[in-house]
Amino acid sequence: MTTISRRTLLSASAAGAFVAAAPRILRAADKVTLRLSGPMSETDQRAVAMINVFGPAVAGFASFDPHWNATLFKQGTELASIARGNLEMSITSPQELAQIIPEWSIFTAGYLMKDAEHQKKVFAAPFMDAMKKGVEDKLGVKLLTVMYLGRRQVNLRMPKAERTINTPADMAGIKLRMPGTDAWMFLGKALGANPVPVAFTEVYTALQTGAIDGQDNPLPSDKDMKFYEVTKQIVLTSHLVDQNYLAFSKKVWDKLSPEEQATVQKAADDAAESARQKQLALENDLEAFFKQQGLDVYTPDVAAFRKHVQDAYLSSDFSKDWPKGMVDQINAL
Ligand code: KDO
Repeated sequence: MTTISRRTLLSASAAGAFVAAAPRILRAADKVTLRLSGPMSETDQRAVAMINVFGPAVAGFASFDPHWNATLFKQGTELASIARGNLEMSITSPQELAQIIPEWSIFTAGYLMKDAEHQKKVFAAPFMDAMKKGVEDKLGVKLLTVMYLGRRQVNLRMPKAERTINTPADMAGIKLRMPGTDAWMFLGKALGANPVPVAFTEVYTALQTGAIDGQDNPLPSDKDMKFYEVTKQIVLTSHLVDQNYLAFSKKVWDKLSPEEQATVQKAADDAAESARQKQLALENDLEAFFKQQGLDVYTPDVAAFRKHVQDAYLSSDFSKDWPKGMVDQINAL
């Protein structure tokens, strides 16, 4: 045991005290600064709603400061940044939450959630209270509202004539890009493919160079990121009705007045609803658009995909983390 001089001990404890001090809440001209970091572009409907609905609604006491295309923090590092006090907001996902709190992987299971309305009912259900509290207690993040990302579809570089996808067996050997978390990689495997982790902002280039054979995202994302320029077919598996959550620093939330908190909550719900309606409209219109762009857009044997994916999840280690009976509660809504 080396003896530690009094001086060293004092400086170490001073340093410790400095690190432990909660980082100052950023306030520019007595307004709290709300930095949001996301991997989506500024023309993605969720971004548009945050800029046009959320920002103006909280402008009386907060300055909304969004950073798109993962320019402030890399995709998947936002929650940790909020926990550390380096970021105030993000648009997170069950997959990212599941990396830290395993029970959230229930919402990464393919073919569980039914549609946008189901997402709203589930998020508001009493059985979600304990899960939301877990995120607040463990991460210092408050999940304000659920955002509709859309039904995820398989999108491939090769034309249908070269590789027609009807069942998961037809996906064998396909290098399918998935976001780089365990739950996403598992979903790629459950679809029958070889999952390859690539960040959202790198997917276009990976498709263009042939580093991957395809990716899976909802139609609005395929349009917004111009993936249709470097792919030839969209297989309407609808394997995950995907959802995000508007994440908000609990430390900042606790410093707001009750009126400010109510304004933030309403602004979040209004922005989410605005984006949801735009995404749903886009999903209806984009099949025709992609066909006009020369892509094959067709429906596979969805029942075969559903069975293969659900069997994979139910026999997986993931399902051991799911709160008892929650699948039935979700299905009952
Ligand atoms: C993606 O990286 O494919 C994904 O769709 C995963 C989602 O969970 C979400 O992170 C989304 O990217 C971003 O919000 C960008 O749309």
